[in-house]
Amino acid sequence: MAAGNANGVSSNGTRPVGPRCIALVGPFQSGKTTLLEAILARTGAIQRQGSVDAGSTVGDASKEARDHRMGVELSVATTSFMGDSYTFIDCPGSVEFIHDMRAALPAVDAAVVVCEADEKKIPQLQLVLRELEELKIPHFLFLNKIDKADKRLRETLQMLQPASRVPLLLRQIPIWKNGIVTGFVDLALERAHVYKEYAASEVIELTGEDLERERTARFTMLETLADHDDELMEQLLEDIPPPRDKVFDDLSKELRDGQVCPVLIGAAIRTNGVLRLLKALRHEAPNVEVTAKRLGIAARNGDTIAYVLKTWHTAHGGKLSVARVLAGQAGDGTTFITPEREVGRVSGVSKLIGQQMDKRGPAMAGETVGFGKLDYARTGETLTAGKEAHKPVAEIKPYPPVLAIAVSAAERKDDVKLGQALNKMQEEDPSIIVVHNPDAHEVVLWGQGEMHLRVAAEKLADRFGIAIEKRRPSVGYRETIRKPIQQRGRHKKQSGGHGQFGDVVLDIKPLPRGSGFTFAEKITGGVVPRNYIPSVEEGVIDGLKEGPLGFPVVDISVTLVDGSYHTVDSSDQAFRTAGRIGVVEALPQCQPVLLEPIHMVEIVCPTDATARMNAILSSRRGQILGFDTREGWPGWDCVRALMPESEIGDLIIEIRSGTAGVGTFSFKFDHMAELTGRTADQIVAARRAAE
Ligand SMILES: Nc1nc2c(ncn2[C@@H]2O[C@H](COP(=O)(O)OP(=O)(O)OP(=O)(O)O)[C@@H](O)[C@H]2O)c(=O)[nH]1
Ligand SMILES: [Mg+2]
Repeated sequence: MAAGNANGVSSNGTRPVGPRCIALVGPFQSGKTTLLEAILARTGAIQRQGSVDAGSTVGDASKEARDHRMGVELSVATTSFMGDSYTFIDCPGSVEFIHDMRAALPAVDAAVVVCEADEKKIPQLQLVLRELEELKIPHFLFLNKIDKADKRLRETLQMLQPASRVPLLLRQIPIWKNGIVTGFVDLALERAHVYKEYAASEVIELTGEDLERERTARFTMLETLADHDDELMEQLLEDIPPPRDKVFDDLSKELRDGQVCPVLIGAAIRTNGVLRLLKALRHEAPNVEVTAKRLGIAARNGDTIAYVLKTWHTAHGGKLSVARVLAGQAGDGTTFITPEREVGRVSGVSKLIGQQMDKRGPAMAGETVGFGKLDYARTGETLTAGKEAHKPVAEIKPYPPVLAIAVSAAERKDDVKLGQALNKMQEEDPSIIVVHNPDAHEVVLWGQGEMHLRVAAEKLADRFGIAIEKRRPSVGYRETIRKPIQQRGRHKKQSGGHGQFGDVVLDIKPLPRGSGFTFAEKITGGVVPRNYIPSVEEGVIDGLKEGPLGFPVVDISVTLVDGSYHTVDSSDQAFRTAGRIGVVEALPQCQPVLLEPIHMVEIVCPTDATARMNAILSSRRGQILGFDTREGWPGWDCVRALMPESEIGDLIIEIRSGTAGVGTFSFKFDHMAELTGRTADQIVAARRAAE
């Protein structure tokens, strides 16, 4: 660790020092994992730069990520560059796996948003930038795949700008030769570089037209910086060239304060532009002291504070909590607490390079490491080693789930193992939600989309060795009655010695929607002895578990009004059976009707997709209630509708395909509604067929 003074800046006072933690984020497939690979190769952490296509990268190394050639969870890799340690968090780009990124972000010093000059990915870029803006994380934009660039950078920037709330500040411009970008000019350093494949670029002299372009672009950059610096503004107005140090100071300050988003260019796959990016991080990314301040950390002297940004259950080493130490230090034997509980004693500290774990000594403030055996620590928690637990520095809740599958172990013997595996999987990925549905005897996995659930099922098989069966989760249909009736229920058996006798008369009536079930009795003269009445109620409940249509019966009142008993043969069991018989015989005569759950659905989408969303809702029996602009999201709408649960099942798939992947929805149970006609008949027939 380089020595710094009390403010955590280098001895000449110009740049922050100490270990950094940097997130690589950005839209799907923009090249984050490739960039991490290039960084690791460039800094000597790995011998050879692997590639995503060859399945040889440090990031995205799990079986599932390799199989699908995409990030399905974050990867962590620590390297060192010019004497400082850097931990990079390579986040998946798919919106279905966004929770890993969201949970990791609070503890990073800065983020590099890897993006491409692709119009289709702008909505996703906006989502990512929004998260960073909300959390006030300083961020650079790395415009990747510059080797494929076919339009002028100024146009690309104009296209990308609406995704960002703050000005995109062009720090570099490309040098073109025969329609290909062959190098770049750094506008702050005023130096031109020609790319060399997999090697440091070469500095060249700028002349002619290139020099002109550099001057104009640099002036634009300085003008943007001057918006927040009056002195610089005066220098520009008076044509005084600002000192280079001042420009760099402004760049870091405005980055840190979230006033600009500097843009660098490159091609990760060829290691182009990577060294400049690293240098920008070294000089401008804040360090842990600034980050701790942003998070409102008030560590008492000697206390250690750490934030858990990921949890894994490793095959051999048990539970691993990847954490950033934000204050103090922690090593083997450090006991951590949260405001709720003691989470365990650290057993083993590791430096992580993807899936490789190297044992190391205690971790200092700023370092990001794996802590072993913190059995009760969870992702997103703030840990304290000290007398009193620090308050959580962030609380990141997963987005509401949007798609579900029911799972069961293919073999009965795996039932217990499945339960344990699901617990571990939820710890690794809190955006998987496991719901037990006792009505349908189902275990339902809720997640963020098709791929998310598919990967979850693959993990159960690959990592936990459990073969599972998947089904569509059942819809919460119910049934009720429309007509009252009075019905006798009689149970009489004379087999050999002791007989069985129970006899009841039940008054059965429909109740208003949402009332559930009520039971009452109006027995006079002891025609049904008091002690048997609770058994009658139990029998009635048995009879309502599955009505004539095949579903639980609700919104019904049953009153015991009459009956008879036998001094020897009557029993609790006999009256329970009589109660059930009464209900079962009554219901088919009461005009049973199917009830389906209706939910309040709220779709959020970019405004240009609103009309499409309305069409989707209508085609799925949705009753549209209206739409509004989405609060705090210019350019977005929020559409509300009432919609049957059965139509919500795969709604997300249509919403995503109509919104370039960024639209989403949430839903909440609203009411049960009668369903008749063909649809109802089909549901009842399907239910019968399933039995
Ligand atoms: N032409 C070109 N292709 C690149 C460059 N960087 C990455 N790619 C390709 O883009 C594709 C996606 O690269 P990844 O590194 O997996 O992208 P990612 O952002 O990590 O993807 P997710 O984690 O799934 O979001 C791969 O086929 C890469 O080879 C680049 O600089 N130029
Ligand atoms: Mg990736």
